[in-house]
Formats: sequence, C-alpha cells, structure tokens
Amino acid sequence: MAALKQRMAEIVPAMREDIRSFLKQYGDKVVSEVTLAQAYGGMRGVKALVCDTSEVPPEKGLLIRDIPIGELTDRLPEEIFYLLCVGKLPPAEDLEDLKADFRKRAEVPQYVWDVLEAMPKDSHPMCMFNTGILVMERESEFRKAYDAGIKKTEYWEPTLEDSLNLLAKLPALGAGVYRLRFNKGPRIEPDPNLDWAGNFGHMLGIPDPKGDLKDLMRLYMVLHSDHEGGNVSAHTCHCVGSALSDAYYAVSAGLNGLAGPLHGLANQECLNWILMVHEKFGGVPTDDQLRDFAWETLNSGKVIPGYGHAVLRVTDPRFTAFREFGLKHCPDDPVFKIMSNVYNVIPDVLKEHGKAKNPWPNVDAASGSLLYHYGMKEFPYYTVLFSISRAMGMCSQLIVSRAWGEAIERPKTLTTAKFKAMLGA
Ligand code: NMX
Ligand code: MLT
Repeated sequence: MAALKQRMAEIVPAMREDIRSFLKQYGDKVVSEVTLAQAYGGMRGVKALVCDTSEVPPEKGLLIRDIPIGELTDRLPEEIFYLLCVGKLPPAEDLEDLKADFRKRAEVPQYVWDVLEAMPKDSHPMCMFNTGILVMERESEFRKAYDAGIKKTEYWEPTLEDSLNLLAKLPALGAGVYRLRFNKGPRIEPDPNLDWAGNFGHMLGIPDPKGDLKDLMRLYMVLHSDHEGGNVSAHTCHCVGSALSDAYYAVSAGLNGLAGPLHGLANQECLNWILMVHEKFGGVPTDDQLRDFAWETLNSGKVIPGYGHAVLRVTDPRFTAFREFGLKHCPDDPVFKIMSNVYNVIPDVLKEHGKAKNPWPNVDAASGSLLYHYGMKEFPYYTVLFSISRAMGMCSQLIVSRAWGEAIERPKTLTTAKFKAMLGA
C-alpha cells in the first residue's frame, strides 16, 4: 500500500471515533448565531461548516494544520498535500513514495486532448481546464466502488485514489491547455527527474535558464493550496461532494467557482489593472498618480482587484511570500515595482473610501507581476495555475470529510416573506 494511504488508514478510525464522541457529548451546543444581514450577506462569519485541513484566523492568515503558511514556503507541494491529508509533514521516505506515485499516474488520456482540441479556439483556459477534469470522470474509482456496493466507512479510500489520479495529471493537463490555447506548439513530455510543480514549469515550455520559474511554480502551488472550507471553490466542492458525487465532479464544480472575478480570476484582473497603470503613465507612476488612478477605478464603481478579503483583516501572508520572492529575484522589474508601490498606496485609499472591511492585499495582488516577469504574459491563464494548486486543498477536504462520514449538505432556506413574518416586519 502506498505510504500516504497507509498513514491515512492508521489515523482514520481514531479521527472518526473522536468526531463521533465529540458530537455525542456536545451535539446540541450552540456554536454560532445567524443575523438577518448574514443570511442576505453571503453568510459571512457564520460558523456552520467543518474544515480540518486548514484555518484562516483573520488577524494571522492561513495556517495549514496549524503551521503558518510563511513557514512552509520552502516545502514542495507534495509535502503540503500530505500535510493537508495526514496532519503532519511527511518523513523523507513517504515524500519519495508520493512523488513516485504522482509520476506513475501522470499521463493524461488521449481522449482529453481530443475533447480540448475540438473546443472553440477562443474558449477561456479555465473552461478548457475544467472540461479536461470533467471529461476524465469516467476514470472514477469511487463511482465504480459505490456502484459495486462499497461500505460507508471505506468511502475515503477510492476518494483518495481518485484524488491521486486527478492531482497527478493536473500539471500535464494545465501545461497542455497553455500550449494549445496560446499556440505554443506541441505538448512537452514530463521530465522523470522533476517534482510535480517543477515538471509543470518544465512542460509549460517557457525558457527558464536559471530554474527560477520552476521555483516560482513550487511556491505558487504551495501558497494557493488551501484556504479553509468556506471560500467559494472549497465550499462548492464540498457541497457537491457531500452528495457523494466523485472527486472529478466535485473538483470541477469547485474550480468553476474559482473562475469568478471575485475569487480566483482576480489574479488576472490584478495584472490587467497594473498594466493599465503602466501604459497610462508610460512606466512606474508616482504615488500621487497611483492614488488618482485608484480613485478613478473606485469612482467608476469597480473594485481594486487583489485587495480586500472576506475573512482576512491583515496583509495576506501569501502576498508577503510572493513579494519576498520578487524582492529577491526581480526587484527592478517595472511591473513588479508598480505592484509594490500599489501596496504602499492602496490600503490608505481603501480606508478613506470606507467600504472594504479589509484594505490589505490578498494572494492575488502579487502573483501576476512575477508570472509576467518570467514570460507568462497570457493572463487569462493565471487562474489555471491557482486551480492546479487549489485542487490539492479541495481533494484533501473531500478525503477527510469522507473519512469521518459527513452528511449531505442541505441548509434550510426561507422566503423573504417568511423572514419578515418571523421578525414581525
Ligand atoms: N475595492 C473596492 N471595494 C471593495 C473592495 C476592493 N478591493 N473590497 C471590498 N469592497 C467593497 C465591497 O464591494 C462591498 O461594497 P458594497 O457594500 O457596495 O457591496 C464593501 O466593500 C464591503 O465588502 P467586504 O465585506 O469588505 O468584502 P466581501 O467579504 O463582501 O468580499 C472580496 C470580499 C474579496 C470579494 C472583496 O474584497 C473584493 O471584491 N475584492 C476584490 C476582488 C479580489 O481581490 N478577489 C480575490 C479574493 C481572494 N481569492 O483569491 O479568492
Ligand atoms: C483565498 O484563497 O483567498 C480564497 O479562497 C478566498 C477566501 O478564502 O475567501
């Protein structure tokens, strides 16, 4: 048995028992109240979902299994996936085992390329990527096992199998979408000596003489991997998965949410905004010019992409990690400089504007300027990078919730008339 599965098999019975007895003893305790404003306002702050893989304290930012993301930036994504699932970083032999397992499962079936090649040439890369995932649903081990009558306590096992099969293929699928959609020539074979994210950098085919782009891809995949359970993509994946749809259906559904401009697509919008600044001022603008441009954006009713967050109330530590990478590798790049200057100006503008509860940058504010520096200039593609990484969080959440046997998600809704009657309005 592969090491990751073995470790999961060791911890699952105790996890299940722990949650069962916790619920038995405390099941009727109140953990959250819901105001009318929350019911109409995207349920912000309502504590009504469980996620054990990661947590986002508003004043600290992402913790993966209690480890601050800033302490994980030198790790490989494979280590993060193991950490998400098992709750501990892998020992060296388990890491090697997982890397080898991913390599073994990495080949994308030809029928996926046939479908993607038949899509309209101007399809959005996110649509192509998510179609690629969905069309592989026929591979699902969970669906086969379910049809054959698998026991509920074993659901997590074929879910892990589906997750490994799917995750292993995402670098090749993502790189293939990049090359097909942007006419970059034939697909590039994986390098058997490279890790999951390094191979993705390799298969993109962007010149990388010093290996910095591969390092950026490793960092990118670590930083975007998970962000607790209530964000649109994780929550959607979880909700679809709670109907026992398999990982292909559930992850593809989640990623369709990531494609929205208020969520993952913000990274393409961010770079767009920075490039508009660059073009308008013919280079790096002064802080006053930047401030004026930001007000123009706000006064035209638009948001400043990459700023604000539904949960965070500080600068996103993932933004800080990207900025540090840029300060080390490309401090004089004009687009990176604008991004850095934006960070000096925007929080005060947003505070003065007075609407956003969080005036600080989120993960999407910095990544685009680095990708642009390394030659990835097709910004509609950026959310695909986010997707490859976030699939790790979604899959691990799915595996863990199947392991302890979570119920189908089905909160209660009321009509506006019912709410009015309830409150005597
Ligand atoms: N620029 C201008 N206005 C903003 C911004 C911003 N960056 N952020 C929030 N606001 C507004 C928001 O539109 C809302 O206005 P209104 O009352 O007119 O509807 C008001 O401030 C209150 O919103 P919040 O409660 O602060 O934010 P909320 O939790 O509803 O939404 C975001 C969070 C992330 C959707 C929001 O901050 C935003 O739209 N940011 C820009 C897009 C972005 O960067 N998204 C990426 C999020 C991270 N990710 O990767 O998913
Ligand atoms: C993020 O990574 O910032 C998100 O998925 C958005 C969120 O947590 O609400």
